[in-house]
Amino acid sequence: MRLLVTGGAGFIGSNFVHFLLEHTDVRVAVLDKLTYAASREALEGLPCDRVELVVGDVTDVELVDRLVGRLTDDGDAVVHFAAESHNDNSLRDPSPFVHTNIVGTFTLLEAVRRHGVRLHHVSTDEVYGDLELDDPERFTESTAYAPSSPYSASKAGADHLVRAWVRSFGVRATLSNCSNNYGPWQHVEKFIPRQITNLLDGGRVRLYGSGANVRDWIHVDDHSSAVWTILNHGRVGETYLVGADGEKANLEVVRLILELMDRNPDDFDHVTDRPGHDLRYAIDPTKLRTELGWEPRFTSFEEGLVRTIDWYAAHRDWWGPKKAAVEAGYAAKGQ
Ligand code: NAD
Ligand code: TDX
Repeated sequence: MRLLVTGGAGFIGSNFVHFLLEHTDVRVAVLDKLTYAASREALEGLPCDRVELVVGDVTDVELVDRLVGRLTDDGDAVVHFAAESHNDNSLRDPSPFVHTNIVGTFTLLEAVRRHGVRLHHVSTDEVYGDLELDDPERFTESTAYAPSSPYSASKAGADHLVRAWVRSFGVRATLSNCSNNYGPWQHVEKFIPRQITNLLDGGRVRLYGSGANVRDWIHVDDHSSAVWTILNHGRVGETYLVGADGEKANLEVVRLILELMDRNPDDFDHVTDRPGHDLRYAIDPTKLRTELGWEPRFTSFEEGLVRTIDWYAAHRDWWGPKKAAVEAGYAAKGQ
């Protein structure tokens, strides 16, 4: 089996490539533009008879057609991670979000349609908007779309295109909408790595607003196993929600990080809130668990977080050079 993995040099995509090398015998071509969010380092040292890196843009019609055209319509597939992924950046400049997330997905859809190749489209729970803190319901596959930010709206647009291409053109695609991931190789702009690396750098933890906002955390390896399960056993045209019952208020997460790094859990700063900040995300993963038998392996958030802290402590060479520019951008917004 051969896979074309778009965005395979990013946080989740690169962890997925490592997952494939460890647990399967598939051969992988990564298509990645190597934006600021990518890590060539995350793919270094992998066997070249199994992994090929193609540096290019998912909106490049000819390149995408050529790469998809190398795959067969019998067993091979495209797994589509490539995206602009950070909400705060989408508030500053939505343009690359619309281009990569919507036009990129359109470009891939046209290529898989021409060549009859199977596609798995990776999306986010943010397409459903947010929930009240005390809402007893969680997101399910039938929750109405109500995205809040330019990022989530662009992902919602991409999801709609995939569903339309399935229905109108018979494209063989599945979709997954996952909750917040954490783990190795996540860019220091994101919440958990930002706080860990602030502390490793002698800086302070920065919490947006009151910190009451809830995110539903899943370890990136569990997201990888879910995508692999859906790719192999999912029903074409179906959407699967991916989550690991990991709801935590941001305030709880920063206190836990401080504690695990031997600091005073009250020693953090409240900073300017994100405009339009979604209050709560929560995934009901029943369909994925009961229909496809998927189970997360990281059932303890604390254990996953300890491993993540250790990983960042050991990989300062990778994140160190990115840190100053990211923090300067946040400081300019009072964050
Ligand atoms: P990331 O920002 O770490 O990585 C994105 C990758 O896509 C980078 O390697 C980047 O170079 C590449 N890319 C960007 N624009 C490109 C283009 N035009 N052409 C080719 N490559 C391009 O993102 P991530 O956190 O790994 O997210 C991966 C996917 O998973 C995204 O589709 C995101 O919406 C989705 N997702 C993320 C989370 C999360 O918690 N991070 C949760 C659910 C879903
Ligand atoms: O310094 C910070 N302080 C803070 O309190 C940062 C960077 C974030 N936050 C808050 C905002 C959110 O409530 O932490 C929460 C998580 O923030 P992000 O890491 O920016 O993630 P989020 O906006 O929830 O989106 C993430 O999950 C869904 C990914 O970035 C998306 O790509 C994915 O679709």
